Amino acid sequence: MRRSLALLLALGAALPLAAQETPYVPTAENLAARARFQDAKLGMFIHWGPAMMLQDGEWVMENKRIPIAEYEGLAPLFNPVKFDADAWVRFARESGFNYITLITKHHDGFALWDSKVSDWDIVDRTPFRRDIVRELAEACRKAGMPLFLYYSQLDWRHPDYFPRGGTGKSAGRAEQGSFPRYLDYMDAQLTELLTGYGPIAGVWFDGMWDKPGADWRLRTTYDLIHRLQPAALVGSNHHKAPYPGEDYQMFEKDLPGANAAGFNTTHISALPLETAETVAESWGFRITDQSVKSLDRLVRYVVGAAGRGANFLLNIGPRPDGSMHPRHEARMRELGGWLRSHGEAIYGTRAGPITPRPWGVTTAKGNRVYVHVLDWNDRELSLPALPKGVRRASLLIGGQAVPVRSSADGITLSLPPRAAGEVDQVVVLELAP
Ligand code: FHN
Repeated sequence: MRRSLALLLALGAALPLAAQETPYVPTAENLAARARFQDAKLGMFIHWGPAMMLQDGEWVMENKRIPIAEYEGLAPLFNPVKFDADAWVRFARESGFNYITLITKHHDGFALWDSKVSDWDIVDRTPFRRDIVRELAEACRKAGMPLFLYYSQLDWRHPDYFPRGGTGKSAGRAEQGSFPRYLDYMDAQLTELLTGYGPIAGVWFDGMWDKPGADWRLRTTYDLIHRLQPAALVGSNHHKAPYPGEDYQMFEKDLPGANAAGFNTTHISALPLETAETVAESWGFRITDQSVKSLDRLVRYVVGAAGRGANFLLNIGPRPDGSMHPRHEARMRELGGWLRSHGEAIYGTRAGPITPRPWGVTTAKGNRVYVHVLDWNDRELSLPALPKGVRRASLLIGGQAVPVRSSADGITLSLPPRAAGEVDQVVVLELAP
């Protein structure tokens, strides 16, 4: 028995780390960071880079089949003189967001920091020559705003991103390359980001879906991140159930459990959750995208996410000069206004004791349950029994008492008439200690 254990250990030591399938045990710092992340609830996602010069979204290189040689011509024109990291952070804070997730490298491979393992970056290729990641990290540090870094594993420009996946086939690259070498490059870039820019709240991976069958050496990369910054959370938008080494699960354009977008998994893990959506239609700025989501829709998204225990990551795509489109900025600020009055029922909460229902959701914090009534026209709302008795029920806005009747099946609230235009009528239930 003892001999076979020794043999197993010796074998394990000989295997590369990624192949050992060691269980992932998050550190205490990591677990504390997960709780802070869940408390934060609202994040601002920022898609930006030289692709915005064409004002046609972040996929323009692929969608317009622009070869690398031509696409590289964008960088010398990228001079975002209105970029102001402090102003971005202030805007996020004033709009109710408690963390920022910045694109550091999207699928076009361009680095928004001064990468030493590539010159395809903001400092080496643009007249701007300023390290965007550094300036934003510094502004976030000053403001106490956690910063997550988006990193695209998919790369339309790197020669070693080979064999190709589903995209990036019209970039004009030679049909050869070494994927392990590409992964080394990726790990080197991540090392730069996690060692040169102060505390990073987490890494938001995207693009693995381009080559779902490839060996992405995930554990090697995830272990590297956890070693460099144990509190940094790792998440990946691979649209699958989380892999070992990930600290949170993310969804895109869908609430957890739904799959209207057509690519989300309906599996919901026990990890902290986040769902991302755009304030306009596109992630990166697109001049023909004149849409902006209504406040009603955004509020429902925030509330629906919180009621499922998930954070809401709302994207804005700044314009090529670094300024926000006024229509997008105004809507984000309106959401901030709603959060100033309703934030108590969102920030710091977890999913409430009643699972999502056709009328709405519940969130909970301490001995309070927040009943978010979104779609209910009757005065009487019956709820299943709660874990403890209700001591007091009142409206979050205005504090008016809400009569409660108990029965064998649960409780019934007599809702006061809704205020005109009120999207989310919140009843606060104080439970017995
Ligand atoms: O292809 C990207 C897309 O450009 C954007 O970054 C979104 C954000 O969730 N993720 C990918 C699509 O799944």
